[in-house]
Formats: sequence, C-alpha cells, structure tokens
Amino acid sequence: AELERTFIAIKPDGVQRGLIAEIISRFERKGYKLVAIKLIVPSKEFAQTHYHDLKDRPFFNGLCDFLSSGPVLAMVWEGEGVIKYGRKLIGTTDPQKSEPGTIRGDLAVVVGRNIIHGSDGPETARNEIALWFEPSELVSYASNAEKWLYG
Ligand code: YYY
Ligand code: MG
Repeated sequence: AELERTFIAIKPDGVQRGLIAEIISRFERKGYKLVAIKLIVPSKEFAQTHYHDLKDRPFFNGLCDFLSSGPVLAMVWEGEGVIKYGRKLIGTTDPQKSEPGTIRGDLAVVVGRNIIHGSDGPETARNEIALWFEPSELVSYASNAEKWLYG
C-alpha cells in the first residue's frame, strides 16, 4: 500500500463527549492504519499556527480559544486515498449539512462544535503532521491486514 498519510484530530468537544473510541473505530474499521497518536492540550499560539489559513475569518479567535480549551487527540492515519476519503468519513464542515453516516452528520450539531479535524489536501496533511508530531513519533509497521485490504 502506498504511504499516504493524513492528520486527524478529535477536538476538545469530541474528547469530552466520550467519542474517541467511536471515531477511531470508523477509521480503523475502514481499513486505515494508525501510525501516530497522542493526547495533548495545545496552547492558543499552537492553535493559531494550526489554523493559520483562517486567520482573517471572524471566527478565528473563538476557534483557537476552543481548540486550546482542553485535550485534543492528535493522530496520523495511513492508507490509499486516506486524505480525501478521511474527509468523506468526517463529513462537511457544517454538521447541519453533513450526511447521516458521516462522523459530523451522526455525532455533531453545530459548526463551532464539529468534534473533528482532518487535513484537506496533500500539502496541508504534510504540514499538519509536521506541526503536531516529531518524525520519531510516526510508527512505520507492516499491518497483517494489508494483504487482505489491498490484495
Ligand atoms: O476543514 P474543516 O474543519 O471542515 O473546515 P475549515 O473551513 O477548515 O474551518 C475550520 C474550523 O473552523 C471548522 O471545523 C469549524 C470552524 N468554523 C466555524 O466555526 N465557523 C465557520 N463558519 C467555518 C468554520
Ligand atoms: Mg480545514
């Protein structure tokens, strides 16, 4: 399998609501491979760096306050098409518009509390993985399921 990787984070609302296992399960059952995971409370400055593309939006300050308000479960998932398909599993930004069956569609109600982050493309995936993780925290290993997932 090709080494495509994406950055996925369960935001403080998802952690506090007890949705960690539910969300991990959806990526795991799909067939993606977990290669890094940690629970951290990001500083506000760190949140601002993570969301730097949105710094001119009116919700930026509240968004960064929120992301830094409690524990975030930061992860890297690997697999073919994981960046784009991970976003499909997550659903669209506004949970009101997310289809049932998606994480935000099933588990969240409003855009400001949409429980999960996922990289939106190959370049942001690379940058976000590098921001949140040291290279040594990324674990490369062969999964026994791979030959059954990819043939
Ligand atoms: O990538 P995604 O999380 O789906 O949306 P972004 O447009 O990158 O916005 C990041 C984050 O900002 C979003 O998950 C919630 C918040 N936000 C908001 O509070 N209000 C908006 N109108 C748009 C986004
Ligand atoms: Mg985004």
